[in-house]
Amino acid sequence: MSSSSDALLQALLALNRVQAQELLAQARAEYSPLEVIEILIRPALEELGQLWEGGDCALSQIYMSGRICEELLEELFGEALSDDLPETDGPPRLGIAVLEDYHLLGKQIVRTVLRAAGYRVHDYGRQDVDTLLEQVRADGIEVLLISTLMLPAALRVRTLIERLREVAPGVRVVVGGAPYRFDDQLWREVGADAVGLSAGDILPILERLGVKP
Ligand code: B12
Repeated sequence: MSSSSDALLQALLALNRVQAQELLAQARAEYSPLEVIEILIRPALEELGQLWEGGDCALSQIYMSGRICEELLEELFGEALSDDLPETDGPPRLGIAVLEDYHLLGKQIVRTVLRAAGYRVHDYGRQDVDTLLEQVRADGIEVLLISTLMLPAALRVRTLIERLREVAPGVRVVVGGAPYRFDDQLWREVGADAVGLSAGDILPILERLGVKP
């Protein structure tokens, strides 16, 4: 863990939003928004998860840290993160969702990267398998991006993909989120077409799949 992400971790544990904001501003002088996430925000949150697992911090600290980081993301990306951006029609049809999970930050970042690169993307928010299948089929989605942070949700992707192959065989699925980073074969095991270990990975993946903005 770098000293800057450790400083952010300390600010988050102390629920010191002002200090967290200052650290972010310092990092922005040197790095791009995506680099700030990878160097500062994600490592600090992952370490926080370790502390929680070891019984060394309270769930309220994780909860508040998540809220503070959501606000920091808004500062990093501004209105690109907004849910209110108009979506225009026309290919390519990308969909993004969090499956049966309340960890939304990763999805928000991936969606922002896509929009900044000029892709149109339907954001389905948090969904269960049945509802997501229904919507993907109805909207004619061609590439579905799934974000999960809980291992059970990451495993449920297998069910989603099996059923998707039956009702909409042409849809390609890209997965991402912590469980896929911990186990580098998990994406193959659930039957996905590709995995992204960080938000920035999505652009080369789409290029490989031949999907242009
Ligand atoms: C913040 C947090 C929360 C917040 C979430 C706030 C929010 N708005 O998202 C709150 C407080 C709600 C929460 C709740 C819980 N949490 Co929590 N949480 C975390 C924590 C600390 C950080 C997660 C995070 O936001 N990371 C930062 C984001 C930016 O990273 P990311 O999601 O990985 O995304 C990046 C990449 O993976 C990638 N990416 C992500 N998705 C995708 C998709 C595609 C297509 C691509 C290309 C890339 C990509 O891009 C992103 C940027 O690079 C993690 C610790 C950890 N190790 O991750 C635990 C963690 C995920 N939580 C955990 C648990 C257990 C819970 C709870 C069950 C706790 C409880 N007992 O109540 C609940 C249940 C929630 C549920 N049912 O979904 C466990 C999961 C264990 C497991 N393996 O299943 C973890 C790992 C903590 C731990 N070590 O135990 N949590």
